[in-house]
Amino acid sequence: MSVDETAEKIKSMEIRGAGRIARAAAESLRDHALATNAPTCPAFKQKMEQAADLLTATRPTAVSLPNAVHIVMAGLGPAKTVEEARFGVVQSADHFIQSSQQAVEKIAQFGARHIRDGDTILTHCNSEAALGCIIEAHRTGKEISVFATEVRPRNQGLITIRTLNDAGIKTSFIVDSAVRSFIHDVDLIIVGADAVTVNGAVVNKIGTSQVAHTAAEARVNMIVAAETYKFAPRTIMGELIEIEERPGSEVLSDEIARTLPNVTVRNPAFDVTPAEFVDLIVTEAGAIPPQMAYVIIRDYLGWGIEEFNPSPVSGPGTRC
Ligand code: RI2
Repeated sequence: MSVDETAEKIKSMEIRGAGRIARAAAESLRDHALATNAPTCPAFKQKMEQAADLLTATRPTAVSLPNAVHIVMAGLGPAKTVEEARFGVVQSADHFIQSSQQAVEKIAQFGARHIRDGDTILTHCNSEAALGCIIEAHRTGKEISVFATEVRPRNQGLITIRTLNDAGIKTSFIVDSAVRSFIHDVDLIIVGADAVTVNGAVVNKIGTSQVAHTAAEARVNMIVAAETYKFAPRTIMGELIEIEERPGSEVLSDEIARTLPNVTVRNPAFDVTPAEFVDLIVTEAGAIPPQMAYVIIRDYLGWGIEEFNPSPVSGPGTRC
């Protein structure tokens, strides 16, 4: 798939989910490197950077996207020829895709250990990392059931209930506003993440913070399943996560909106759950309290800090 096509599919959410977006971007950069010809190494690098910028600009919140692009582009390394640079990108993209898939599998194993036999779990939106934990618990013989929310306005809950149904897991499908009505039937909340900031706040699908508040009030634990590449390095330097606001037409048809000139539809796609509402973040490197987010950023994504003082001759992706 071309970079333009991938970018369009990410924007329109045909490709969605923070992990899938990251792998799609890596795949697209790899294909672009294989298809791109340039007379010189700097010219090749420039074409790759244009593609990287286009992909990164598609959705602003899921930090897995710029992280994946950064990791893949680091494959350009100190290459002296176009062939070397191409090989570097292909290698780092393949490595990222493979390790992302392995991360989701590991998270499933670690997360499943937090689910007890007989538990009822509530999940919000459609997260492959969160669902992986639930399905793994079921696979290992635990008798569990799930509450899955609808997830207005894009209805990602429909994807979730299909997956749970196919896995043979008993599931109750509820509207987003019914979470509080059922919270006392729930033993554990498991959700995914689009970004985790240095102070352990979790950015995830709109409504997650309401679920978290409700869970805290009812003393129900909440765990977040998130690969290390969903942690946001630049938040160390004070950069804020941008919350994507999508078109109002996703919530209210243009036809109806036209009849309501005094009404503006607001449609933020994500919200922020503070660290104190999250009991654990399960990563492929193990489960951590959210307050340890800094350690993940430092140990797995340490390059974020350098980027604020980029050196012209060093640092990933800066040489060719
Ligand atoms: P995985 C999704 O965003 C949801 O917010 C979900 O919780 C998160 O990405 C993580 O998903 P969207 O693309 O990477 O639906 O765990 O806006 O699949």
